[in-house]
Amino acid sequence: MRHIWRWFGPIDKVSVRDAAQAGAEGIVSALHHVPTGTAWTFEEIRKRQDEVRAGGLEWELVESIPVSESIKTMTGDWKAHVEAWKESLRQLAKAGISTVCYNFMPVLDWTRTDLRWETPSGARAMRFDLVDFVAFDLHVLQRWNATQDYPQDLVETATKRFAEMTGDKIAMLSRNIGAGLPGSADGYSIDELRTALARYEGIGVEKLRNNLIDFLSEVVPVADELDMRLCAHGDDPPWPLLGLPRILSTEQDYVTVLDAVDRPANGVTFCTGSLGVRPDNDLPAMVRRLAPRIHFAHLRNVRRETPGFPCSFFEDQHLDGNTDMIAVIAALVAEERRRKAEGRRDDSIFMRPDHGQEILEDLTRGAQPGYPAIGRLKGLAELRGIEQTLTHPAYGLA
Ligand code: DNO
Repeated sequence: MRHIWRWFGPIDKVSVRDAAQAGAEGIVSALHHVPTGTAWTFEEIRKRQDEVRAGGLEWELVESIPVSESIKTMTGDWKAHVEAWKESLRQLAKAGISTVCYNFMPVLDWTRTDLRWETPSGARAMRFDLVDFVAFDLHVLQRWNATQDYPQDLVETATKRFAEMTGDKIAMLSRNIGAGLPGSADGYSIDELRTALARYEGIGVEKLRNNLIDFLSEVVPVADELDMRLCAHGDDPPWPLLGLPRILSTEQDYVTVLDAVDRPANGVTFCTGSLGVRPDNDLPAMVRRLAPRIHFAHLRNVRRETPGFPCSFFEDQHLDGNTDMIAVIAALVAEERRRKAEGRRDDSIFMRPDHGQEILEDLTRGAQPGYPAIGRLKGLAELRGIEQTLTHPAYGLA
């Protein structure tokens, strides 16, 4: 695999040089300062390339060009935004970057309730507490008819929890959920969040899926022409949130969208940490079946704390948690071999150690939540060890 590392640009407290020392071979980044819906210019892309090069690596993959709410709802300026998206692809191609990750989650990108939850060792992990989340939905956001989305006992538990919450806790929850996590395109105050949700009235799963397919019918041919690859990140967590539809939570979801625009440029960001929260997603089997279209892998592990889904979970160490990481990597390595035999140029699949717990000096560095230096270094080291073992000529997979 090609081991790359997410870098948020000059504001990132973990430098490109740190990434190189951690063993990363390249960088995945985005122009987070460019407003959603606006085309990326060649100059801005070059500037970021130079910033990455100054640290000794290359910018190899984009995560993400944000997809605007107008595109997702097909309202307002959506046509202009699609044109801007295509233009960004053209400028990236000119700069030699050919793989682009994106997501189609309405309103909220990834969502957690705790950004620095203390584990027994004193490490800090990201966590999603279902009861806190429901308490936020019912009592902070006060979403119309929200109680209908949850079983009665959960409503009661969440109501009790809310009654015991301090003002600080409520403010923190609102920030974590509404204001967005690193890499999210937009953040919202509570009022803005209500307005953003209102845009989705009348948009259910089918409509949103059709909007994604229409979007892909526009951008995939452009990517094809430019010899680029697009890869859709799954829903995190993989179920509907705040009454919003989610359409990339399961294998079938992906298959529907991949088949609808059946081109290699229409691909997958296989995020084990997102998809792995659902007990009904068999990740190694999903990798095997979606393999030819996987252009990027996010490798991280989660541990479910409650049965079924939706559920509470936290981000465990890369080799712990509910996902069989060795089986996932074995499936990715098998796909690389298949590609090599087929003569595909992309026979090395991009992967990044996704997230990491904050450990040791991470605890005082104050990097982006989920993106510490040492926690990710540890993850990468473990993942590389597995890959090297599995590909060893004498001891690896036959
Ligand atoms: C979280 C990330 C996501 C991801 C986007 C892709 O850590 O995996 O924010 O970058 O969903 O568009």
